[in-house]
Amino acid sequence: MSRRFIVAAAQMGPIAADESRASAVARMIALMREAHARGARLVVFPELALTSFFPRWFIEDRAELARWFETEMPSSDTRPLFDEAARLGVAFHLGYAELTPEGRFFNTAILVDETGAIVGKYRKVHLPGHPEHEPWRPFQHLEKRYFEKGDLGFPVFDALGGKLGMCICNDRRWPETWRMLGLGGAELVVLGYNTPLHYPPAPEHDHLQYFHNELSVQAGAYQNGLWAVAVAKAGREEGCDLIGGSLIVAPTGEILARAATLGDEVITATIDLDRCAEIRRNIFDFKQHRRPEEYGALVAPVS
Ligand code: CDV
Repeated sequence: MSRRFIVAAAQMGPIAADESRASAVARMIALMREAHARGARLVVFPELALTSFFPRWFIEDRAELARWFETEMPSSDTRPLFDEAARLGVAFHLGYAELTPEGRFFNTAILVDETGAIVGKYRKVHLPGHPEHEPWRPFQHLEKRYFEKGDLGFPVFDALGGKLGMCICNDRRWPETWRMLGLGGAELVVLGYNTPLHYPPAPEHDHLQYFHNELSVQAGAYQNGLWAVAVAKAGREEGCDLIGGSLIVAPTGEILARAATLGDEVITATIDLDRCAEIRRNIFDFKQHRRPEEYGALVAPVS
């Protein structure tokens, strides 16, 4: 199987609180068809791509909260996306809120291969925000209340002739995420995000939101010699502005494609997994140059 292929970032515009999953899936199918028409073998969708970004609301009632979660994947609502992927022979990555049969809540992403089979799962480790209702904020960010920390580590999967890893939104800001995936051998990391333009605890950084997004993804790709596809849910969603700027980054850290709108938009780039060696056999040859004996503080408990 060729290790040179086209990937697509399928950015999504806002999803209203009352927009059905069937409607979101129909939008995704349209994006997938466009990506396929452009030759893509992999389509990457955003974090929590089936609904509005509900952690912005304080929800006390468990049943009301559970409404935002998926109890099966695929479900009757999401099955058409899997069927279309199999029909087109396209793999995809999808973020969604997962409620397990044991009653556990996770912010989850899956990798689905070109036959429509789920071949990988990741649960978000770095959950941002706060656990209690903070009425002073213009909108909440209650991921710490609604989700458990992911319990799957940072797995890497065999797919598309290479090694694929996943992370989710806030994970991309943490070098540890990328290094774990890099050490696991990932050659391509895919991720989705919902990043508000306004960060209530530090509004003085609002103008840097796009810069910090690119900085994090470019650094993660370069410092581990891997490809990265980062995909936004963007635009004004229920009164909250989310950044766009979905991007595809080479192992050199260069941006090869960047979304230009805040709506549903496909961007593509040709990637060659063999190009990871340009970085991994040179400046970031882990075997030759890493010094883990000096990195003890990285794994010491948080104090
Ligand atoms: N969904 C997220 O994880 N959003 C965070 C915001 C809250 C900072 C992010 O890192 O983009």
